[in-house]
Amino acid sequence: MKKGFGVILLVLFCVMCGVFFWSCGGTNPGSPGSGGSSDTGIEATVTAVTHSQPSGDQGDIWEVDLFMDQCDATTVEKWGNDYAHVTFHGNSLNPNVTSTNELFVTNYTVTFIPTQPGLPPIEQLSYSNQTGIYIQAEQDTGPFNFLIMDTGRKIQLQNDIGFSCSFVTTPSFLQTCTQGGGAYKVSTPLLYNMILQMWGQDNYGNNFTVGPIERVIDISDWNNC
Ligand SMILES: [Ca+2]
Repeated sequence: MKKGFGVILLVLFCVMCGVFFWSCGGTNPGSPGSGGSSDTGIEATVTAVTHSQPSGDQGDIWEVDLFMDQCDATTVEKWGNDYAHVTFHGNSLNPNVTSTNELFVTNYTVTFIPTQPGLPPIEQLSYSNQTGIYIQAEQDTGPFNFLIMDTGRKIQLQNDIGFSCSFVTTPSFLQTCTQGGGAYKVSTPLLYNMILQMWGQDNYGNNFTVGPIERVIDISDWNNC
């Protein structure tokens, strides 16, 4: 009888601990959602996002080119890293007082969630100690560049879905691919939910988060010739 009562007490204790820690979540750096504004006095928001690649800015269209192609006898497709261009706005929590504080985005991660079973995993990008990315009260800043997909991850994806590609660097960079093998029996388009989470500190060392920005990206052999 006594032992049963002790078990009930233990269960109650565990439930209360769970509720306590659950209610504490959500404002740590790196956690989803904007946070920290009560400390910094500035609520950071994202006002615009566009996608760019070597062939140019696509606006809010997220077509990621997996393969470099030969356009004609003398030209090759522009191909390489993809970026998000992000514009921020700071809302002052006390609009009657001019805030001289600034928020500095120093860290960010890009995570890829497959939208269907069987897609290869894409390694998360994680960067820290970024400089020059700032958010101020009552104004827009940016756009600032965030690397969201590099050529190394594209080449890994090519291999994962069964393309063996060789590279020539003279007279210019060109890849030639043959198909066969690969650990994942899937074909393009490869659709992933991309999550860009950003965080940093203000002038006084207070932590804040902004985002996440979420977009579905379509990784295929796009024609950018
Ligand atoms: Ca292409």
